[in-house]
Amino acid sequence: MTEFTYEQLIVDVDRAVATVRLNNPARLNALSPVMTRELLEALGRLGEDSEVRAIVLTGEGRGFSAGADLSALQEPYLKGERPKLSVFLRDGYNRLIPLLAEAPKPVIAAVNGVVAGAGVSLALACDIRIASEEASFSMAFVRIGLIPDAGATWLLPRAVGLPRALELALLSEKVDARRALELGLVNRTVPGELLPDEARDLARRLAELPTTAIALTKRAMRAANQPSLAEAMELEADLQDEAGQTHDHLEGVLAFLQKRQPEFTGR
Ligand code: T3D
Repeated sequence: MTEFTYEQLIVDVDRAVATVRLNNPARLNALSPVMTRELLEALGRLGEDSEVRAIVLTGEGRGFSAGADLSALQEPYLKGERPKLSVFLRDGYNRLIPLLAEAPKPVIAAVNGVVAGAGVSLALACDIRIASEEASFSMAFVRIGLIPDAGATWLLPRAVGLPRALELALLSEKVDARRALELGLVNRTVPGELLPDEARDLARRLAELPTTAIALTKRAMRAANQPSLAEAMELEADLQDEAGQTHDHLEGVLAFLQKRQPEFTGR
């Protein structure tokens, strides 16, 4: 087994299967700038490595990923600065999500626990999702006055259909693993203690299949869906700039960080 060292990722490769573990459990593996940069580097490398024929993406601790690391916004927002969110999106998720969705090999999300916001997008960008029975999903974006991003506007309706995608996005209610399976948000659920083995066994099966045919199948199926993921993510970035300048967004982020209920005013 080969291991690669990162600050907020644990990556190993064992018999053609790479496992990428998001590793900031104290923040439920929220996607910090460091983690996003490391994912870009690791997934880029694994995508090109012909010895790697399947990838498992999972999280350390009780979370898969709680979405964007909101603590990164605390300092600028408290100082009254309102950076353009599209700059972060185009530099981060808009490169990361296509790297996963369009990887030339199968990618499995082993959803080990809590998932929120862009963490849901990360899971949806994988080809197959296996969830622990303890996992729970929440779109979360609206709770901080934002629109779904990281490809969620494209990926979610394709997974669950438009009416359910709208309900999940607008209400942002927590969905447990059983309901996630009913909705088609995940392909299967397993008891938490079995998740690592299930994901590894499935990845190994996929790694023994014709990798080029798998890559081409992914390309063909994604291409059959227009507009493309990339076009949808460009629109997300533009619209997120609008949402990111609202008072409700500021209130949502500060309320989360200050552990209080937000008071939205519609402004
Ligand atoms: O910035 C941009 O570029 C814009 C893009 C945005 C994309 C997005 O993803 S927007 C959505 C961002 N995510 C959220 O809004 C989710 C925030 N988290 C939560 O709502 C809850 O944590 C969960 C529902 C996910 C889980 O709740 P619970 O009760 O199981 O855990 P907790 O106690 O809230 O969280 C545990 C710790 O993780 C806690 O830290 P502490 O108090 O123990 O020191 C909490 O602050 C931290 N944490 C959870 N989520 C985030 C986070 N820290 C930073 N960012 C987070 N997203």
